[in-house]
Amino acid sequence: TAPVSSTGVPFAGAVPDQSTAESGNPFVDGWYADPDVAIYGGRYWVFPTTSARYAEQTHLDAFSSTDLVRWTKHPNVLTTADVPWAEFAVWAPAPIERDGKYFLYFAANDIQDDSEVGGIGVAVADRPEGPYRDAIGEPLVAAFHNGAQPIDQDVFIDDDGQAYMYYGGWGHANVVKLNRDMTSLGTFADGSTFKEITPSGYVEGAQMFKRGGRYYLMWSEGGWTGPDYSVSYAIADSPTGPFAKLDKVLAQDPAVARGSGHNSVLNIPGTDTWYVVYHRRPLSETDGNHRQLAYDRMHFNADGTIRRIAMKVR
Ligand code: FUB
Repeated sequence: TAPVSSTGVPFAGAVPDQSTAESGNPFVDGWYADPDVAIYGGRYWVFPTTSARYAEQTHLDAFSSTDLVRWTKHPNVLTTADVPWAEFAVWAPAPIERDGKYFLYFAANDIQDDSEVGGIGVAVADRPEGPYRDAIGEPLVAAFHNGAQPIDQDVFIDDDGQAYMYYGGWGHANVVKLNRDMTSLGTFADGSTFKEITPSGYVEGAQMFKRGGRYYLMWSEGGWTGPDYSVSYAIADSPTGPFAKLDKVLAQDPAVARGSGHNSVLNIPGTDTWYVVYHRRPLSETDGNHRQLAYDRMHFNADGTIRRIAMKVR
């Protein structure tokens, strides 16, 4: 059978190297955070936030690799100049491919400042490395719904072809349906657009993947610069939950790093090998934005629950 991504979408193109060789952590140089992963055309791709003060978060870089060891940097795949409504700060990108187009969802501006139009945007490109351009000329989600700050989105396509976007900061998570064009919101059977799915402890950084026919929601807890930043998860039988917290699976380790969170999940095609890709702060750093990209193996128990993840010391 054709290899299938963790989103359920068959890969178009070659399957990347499936060896279990791994690079060190951090796996790329520089301050980056909020990584999200995709597999496009035989390459693993990571799209992160350029981790700096908002005023300096004016561009997004991407990284690609065929083997998870050697990484190529693709600078400036999206900048604030490519998004007419983004006056400053693009961050927390989420990539996904559909119908031969490459979509990059992102947060922009700061909704806390009423003078700015903030929210979640969507950009599109013909190639994984871009250039990405704003697809709709305005935010896809521009306001608080159910208390969820419109940031930290993850996009997931289920086996039946229905796309969902999970998102939310400030302690609330929503799920919305995306139409086939991937640039407009659908509605649920009850006519609603925004469904709150907030699990206990949720702060931000929603992430969805599917394994064994079940839906795994992961999220970040605690303050992103604080001692309690961590990742927890829930499993549900439906993409809309209910999501009840099962365990904290990634937390800072006083021997390795602080602030471990805002993860994504990578499944090596055609295997049951899984990685959590996330950011963390070196023990030597006190600046909250000094975050680096890391990945570590994620193992499952026989009942599908996730084992606590050991951050590798490098
Ligand atoms: O990088 C900016 C913010 O930090 C993200 O939106 C949060 O998830 C946290 O990682």
